Amino acid sequence: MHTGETITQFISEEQRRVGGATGEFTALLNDIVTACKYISNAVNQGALVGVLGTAGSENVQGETQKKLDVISNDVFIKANEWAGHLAAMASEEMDDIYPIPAQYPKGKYLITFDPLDGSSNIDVNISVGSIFSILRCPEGVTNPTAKDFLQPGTKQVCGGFALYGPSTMLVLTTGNGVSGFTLDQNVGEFILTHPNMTIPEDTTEFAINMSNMRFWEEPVKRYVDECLAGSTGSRDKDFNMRWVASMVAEVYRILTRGGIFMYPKDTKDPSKAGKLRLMYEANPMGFIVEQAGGACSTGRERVMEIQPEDLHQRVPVILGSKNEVERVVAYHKE
Ligand code: P6P
Repeated sequence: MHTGETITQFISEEQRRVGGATGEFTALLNDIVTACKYISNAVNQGALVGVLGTAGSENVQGETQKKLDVISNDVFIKANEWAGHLAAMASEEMDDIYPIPAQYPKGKYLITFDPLDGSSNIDVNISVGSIFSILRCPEGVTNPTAKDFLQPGTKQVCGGFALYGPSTMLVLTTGNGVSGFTLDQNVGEFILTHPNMTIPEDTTEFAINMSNMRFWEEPVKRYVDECLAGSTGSRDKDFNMRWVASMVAEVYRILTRGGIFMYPKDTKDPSKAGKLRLMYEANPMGFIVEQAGGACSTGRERVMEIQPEDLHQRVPVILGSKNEVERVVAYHKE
């Protein structure tokens, strides 16, 4: 059972822990939580309210937008633009940053978000989620541009995601461990159900899109071949495989039972350094995974130390159980 502690109470107690906090961060986080509740409702309603299917448009990634991609993006904007905690926002679904409209006050934070990650799964009723990252707006900057967002992941003040699955979960870190909350649909509040989430350092479960195998670099091929060889090979143990094609679902599974998730650099599209985006997928997830005792690397460097060069920059991602990620990194060094 749980203590019934709500996320609002939890965030307020976190704020008290950080001496001198003004409450602005707490209020911002509560507004993001509200956005996730609205999106959870829209996702759960699905076909009943006509939100499935494509929106007939493409996003900056050149990906076909689902209706819920657009709806979720609008929800994040409407829930966060008015309150005076943000100087600007950036989203997977928008080419450039979203400045706070003139009629609203501005604040000292920036957020980046993927409003609906894994949306290719939405029409087939597989879990999707929202990913968000909170940064400080650089001192003295009142009209931020995209370059003010280009801060390494180590500068994040918060990383979080909502998972719209059998339960709607919210997972976040502010640098003091990882906490998981379950949405009580009857009360309309997220309840602390998974305090201090930690990732086992070892695992026998790997997640990767095997259809890309012929495009992988040697170190990744070697690692996966060894997993497939199982107890007949050098690893002396059998492995299991998962691929949900929804990063939020993979990361949540890894937080609860360990595992390694890989979307590595591949030669499928040499112009892309990877598939996942640094600012609103790899960095927030990397912050969470590291705070839970795991690791998050490109194979060649710690994701959170990358100096971003573009708002929608893609990076290879290898994250999860520390000892397995370190093995893959070691193979890249050989
Ligand atoms: P593929 C979803 O589109 C996403 O960005 C991640 O959530 C997921 O892990 C990955 O892409 C799935 O990619 O190539 O397997 O469809």
